[in-house]
Amino acid sequence: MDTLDRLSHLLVEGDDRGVDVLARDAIARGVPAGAILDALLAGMTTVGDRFRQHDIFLPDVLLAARAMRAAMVPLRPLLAAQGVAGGPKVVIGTVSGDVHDIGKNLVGIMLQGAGFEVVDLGTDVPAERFVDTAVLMGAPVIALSALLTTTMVHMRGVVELLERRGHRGRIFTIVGGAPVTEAFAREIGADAYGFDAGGAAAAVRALLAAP
Ligand code: B1M
Repeated sequence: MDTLDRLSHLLVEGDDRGVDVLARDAIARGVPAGAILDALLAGMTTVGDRFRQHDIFLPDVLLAARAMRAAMVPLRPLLAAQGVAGGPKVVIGTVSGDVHDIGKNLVGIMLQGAGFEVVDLGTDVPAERFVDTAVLMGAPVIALSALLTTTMVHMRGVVELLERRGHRGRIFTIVGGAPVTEAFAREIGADAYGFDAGGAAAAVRALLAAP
């Protein structure tokens, strides 16, 4: 098994110390951060599949998530390395009722890498907090993540609140997360959709570049 396969395997096993040591070792040996991230994401996909098939249970998923977070500590600065501080601000968070944050954190890293200043509100964020923060900090973009079909509906609330307060057209929204589709983004009136973290960064760049 090569290093990247072992990394995937340790993540699936929820071995946070093992993942931490191996990720740091791979970085020291010059393995590209993107390749390390891909291996971790492959592991996370396996975890999701096995959870769906009742092959593993919630505590196993929590351990894998903890291992993912451990690996992100040394990886984050490398992934964001091309970032230039002081770009336009993006307020990001996971919507109300939803505690999934691994994908949202990746989107944040990619946005930083693309030169945006990221204001991360964390998880389970109510619509008012997104809008109040964007207004207060002069952020032209709010980025919303949701991983549950039961919480993605709260994205609509943010778009509607921007509309009610007269900020639509000045503060843009981008939405994404596993259950979110481009059609859903259009349906709720979001300004952009990101399939994955890289796509989200490209979409935000395009949003702000549009005349
Ligand atoms: Co949860 N969970 N979970 N979970 N969990 C899912 C999402 C699920 C699909 C698992 C399954 O059944 N197979 C399922 C949702 C079903 C549904 O709604 N259709 C599910 C469920 C049911 C639940 C609970 C309800 C379980 C329970 O309690 N019975 C519960 C809900 C808690 C809550 O939020 N209120 C729950 C809890 C948890 C944990 C806490 C244990 C943990 C989260 C830990 C954490 O995030 N800190 C967890 C995890 C880890 C998962 C899975 C296994 C992995 C999610 C993940 O991190 N993927 C997940 C199954 C799966 O997705 N395979 C599952 C890796 C991550 C990099 O991908 O987040 O999709 P993802 O992000 C991608 C893209 O989606 C996109 O870019 C990212 C990377 O490229 N993206 C964006 C994300 N946000 C974006 C925003 C954008 C653009 C792109 O623009 C702004």
